[in-house]
Amino acid sequence: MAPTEQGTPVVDIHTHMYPPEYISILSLRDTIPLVRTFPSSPEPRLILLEAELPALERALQDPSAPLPGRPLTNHFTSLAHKLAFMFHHNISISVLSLANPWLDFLSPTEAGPIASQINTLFEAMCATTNNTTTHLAQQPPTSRKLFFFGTLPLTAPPSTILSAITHLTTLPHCRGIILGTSGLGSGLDDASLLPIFSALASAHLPIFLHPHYGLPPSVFGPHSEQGAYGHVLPLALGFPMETTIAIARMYLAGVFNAVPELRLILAHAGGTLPFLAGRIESCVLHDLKLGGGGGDTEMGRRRRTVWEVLREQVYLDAVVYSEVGVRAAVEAAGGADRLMFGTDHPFFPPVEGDMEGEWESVRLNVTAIETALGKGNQEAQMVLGGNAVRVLRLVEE
Ligand code: 5CU
Ligand code: ZN
Repeated sequence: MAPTEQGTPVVDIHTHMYPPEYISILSLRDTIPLVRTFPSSPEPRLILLEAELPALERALQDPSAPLPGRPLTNHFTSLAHKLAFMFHHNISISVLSLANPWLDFLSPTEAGPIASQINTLFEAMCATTNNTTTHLAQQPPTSRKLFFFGTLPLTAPPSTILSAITHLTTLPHCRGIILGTSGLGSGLDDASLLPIFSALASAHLPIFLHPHYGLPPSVFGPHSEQGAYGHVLPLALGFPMETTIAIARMYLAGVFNAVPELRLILAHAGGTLPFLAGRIESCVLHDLKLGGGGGDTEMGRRRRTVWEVLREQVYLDAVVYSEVGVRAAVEAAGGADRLMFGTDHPFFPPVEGDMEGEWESVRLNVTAIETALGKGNQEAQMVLGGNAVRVLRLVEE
């Protein structure tokens, strides 16, 4: 890809890492998320999702069974590999985030100190990189910039979570937080989260909302549970539906009215939100209890439409892998100025071939943006990088 032709940097806002310190925690665990070694695999395996449990059990009993989860390549843990990946894909700036399931599984007493440790590690990776010229084997020296989305200790008491937000405001390269959909344990429509959302809004830290839990594996049927369909259904359908449900619940609970300065960036172009926003809006309108059409409940009187919320408080990433998906996301978001390129690195690596070359998953997303908006056009450039620089203030302060 050559989107920097016109001078706009390419920015990857959806790109994960697991620092080695986090992997050490997973390696000591015997329930998911965990890291396991298997005699038949050169690399340890990273087992994250509930849908991967049947395969884990089969592999523990039968050494010839297919391996569960995904290989823990050094792309997950190594800053050098992240920078090399950026170089190979012409990405000038990355906004790193810890990958799922973040700190959701830690005890209330562990979560605060580990959040502080992880956020400090991310800050150090950004600071070191931004002060250095990167030298890659057989490549000209280059300059790559990093920022990050922090992680909150959601299982800790509220005061610890609020302290973690304060800590993030002292880290110069933090530009928001990555958040799963479980919140404090009962979802993002939980009123107990409002002080946390308010603190994030006051600190100008947007939420990058990202799925992990998907849908109950049983909805995908026995063939899927027996491994016949690989990871396809949980990742292709479970993840996007989870995000869609989370944002719809926030909307129905009035979170966007309660915290009007709150800003969200939705992973995977909002899941299915661009397609379902109209249906959600229609169902609200037709639901007496919610006072659709300005009825006599608080929600009905003050309700902004789903479309208004989408266009005022929500941004979408462009990790959608198709031209039609990009078009829908731009339409739903109200313009190309609310969509931001991402890769989901190091997930979705090349199935066969060169991990250090071009990744097909990245090419699909770049091509989708360029085909939908016109290669080299201003709108494509905004999505590939300009919007992220503006929205996330991606300049050194
Ligand atoms: O492949 C996967 O499981 C994942 C995942 O867990 N998280 C993510 O962001 N993308 C893909
Ligand atoms: Zn991701």
